[in-house]
Amino acid sequence: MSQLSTITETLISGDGEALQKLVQEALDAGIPANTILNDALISGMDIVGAKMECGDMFIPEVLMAAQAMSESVEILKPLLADGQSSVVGKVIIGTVKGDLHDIGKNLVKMMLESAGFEIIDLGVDISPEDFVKAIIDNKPDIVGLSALLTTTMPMMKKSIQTIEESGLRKNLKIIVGGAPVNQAFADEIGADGYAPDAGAASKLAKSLLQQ
Ligand code: B1M
Repeated sequence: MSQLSTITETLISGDGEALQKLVQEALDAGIPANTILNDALISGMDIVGAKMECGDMFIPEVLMAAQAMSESVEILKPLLADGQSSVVGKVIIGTVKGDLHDIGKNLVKMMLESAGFEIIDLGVDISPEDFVKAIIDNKPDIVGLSALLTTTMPMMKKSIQTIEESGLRKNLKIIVGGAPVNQAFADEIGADGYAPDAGAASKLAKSLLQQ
């Protein structure tokens, strides 16, 4: 079995300690951090999702895999950074109300941080009103909304509407992402941009600020 597939298997088993060891060994063997993230960890979470869907894995096991993934991402974090240090803009990010998924959001946060953005991470299950309050308090350039459930996608629309109704939409860019989200949905709800992954989110944020 290749090092990457051993990492994937270990992620699925939820053994965080073994996973961290394997990730470190893969780095030591010269496998790029990006490859480990995309081809072993994120692809592993896709398998976890498929197993969850067909009843082969249950919530506690999925949580263990999620925890193991987050710990290993911490090892990769400094290596995924692009080394930029000056602040290029301020971003508020959060997972919308009703949705507790945060691994993807945390990766987006990490990529934005490494691209030089100052990030205010509101966490998960964030109501439209809490986004509004955070915008008033922090005056960001960009607001990022994440959703992983088809049932919470409408909350993205509601969040954008509430921000608009509060008179805060001007001079603010709103970006959206998460597995069930796509460009057509982003256009439909009036977002300024959609990114399919964390790297694309960082590029999108930079390009929106240049407009
Ligand atoms: Co949940 N879950 N989950 N889950 N979970 C999914 C999303 C699901 C697809 C699994 C499945 O059935 N196949 C399914 C949703 C089905 C649907 O809506 N159609 C599902 C379900 C049903 C549920 C529950 C309802 C299960 C239940 O209780 N019966 C429940 C809901 C809880 C809630 O939120 N209210 C639930 C709970 C959980 C756990 C808590 C156990 C756990 C989350 C732990 C955590 O996040 N701390 C969990 C997990 C881990 C998953 C899967 C397996 C993995 C998600 C993940 O972390 N992926 C997931 C299946 C899957 O996605 N394959 C699943 C890895 C991550 C790096 O990818 O989050 O897509 P992702 O992020 C990417 C991009 O989407 C993008 O960039 C990221 C990095 O490249 N991106 C953005 C994300 N946000 C962005 C924002 C941006 C831009 C890009 O701009 C702002």
